[in-house]
Amino acid sequence: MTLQALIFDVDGTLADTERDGHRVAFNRAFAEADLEWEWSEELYGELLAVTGGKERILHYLETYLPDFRVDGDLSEFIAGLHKSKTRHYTEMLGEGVIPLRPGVERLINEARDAGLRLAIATTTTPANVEALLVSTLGPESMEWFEVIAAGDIVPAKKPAPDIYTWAMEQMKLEPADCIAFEDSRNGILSASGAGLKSIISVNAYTANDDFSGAPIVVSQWGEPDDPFEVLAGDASGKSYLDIELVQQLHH
Ligand code: XBP
Ligand code: MG
Repeated sequence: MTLQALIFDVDGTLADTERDGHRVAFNRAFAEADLEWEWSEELYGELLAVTGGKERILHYLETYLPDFRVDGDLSEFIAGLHKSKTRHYTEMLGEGVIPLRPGVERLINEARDAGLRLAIATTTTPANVEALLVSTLGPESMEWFEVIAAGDIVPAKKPAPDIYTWAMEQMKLEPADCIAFEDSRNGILSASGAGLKSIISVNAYTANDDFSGAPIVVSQWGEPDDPFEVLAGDASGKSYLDIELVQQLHH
């Protein structure tokens, strides 16, 4: 079977967005709403167990503030907070606060040159994906991804397989035609639930996650002058991820 498409996660995979991006934006939204909540780097690591910003706020309330009450509907309150969080987050990205991870731009360009199809499958809000792509790769990069599967487009977020399944349905591709790029346990569970192999690059929050089943786990995708560390699997002697290695790992 020939590899036809690459499907990318966004947060943690294309860019290290969680600690200095999403977390900060949540805290700004809380402050703006006069809430004295502050998600520290450590607490945020625990909260990442739940994907989706609205779902994460609800999980925080249920776990850490069980007595918290609002006048009116709780899910509307959370949706309002989350809207403000998205505004803060996209503003930060527009200021260029978060770069792509090493090797990401090169690999995407290699894939396009090789005629591979590209898609995104993420839990984050569509506006956040656009803000990241536009601020790092330029507005034209939105056209490079034929499907951007994001946010509430499927009700069950990662680790459920639905977002990957939805992306492949849109592209009329089978799991054997594609490979996923992920950074977290919830991500690999989602991809493997949809029948996909995942290439894993870890980050500080996910370095100790269980990635069993992944053909390779690396510290980053790497560049010719900035090699990756291979944490599991076989890189065939390579020091960074290129399309040839992706095709080998897909077999
Ligand atoms: C990403 C997420 C998202 C972001 C926040 O997970 O869990 O919730 O942290 O995004 P993955 P929103 O990389 O596995 O897709 O606040 O827009 O939901
Ligand atoms: Mg991720």
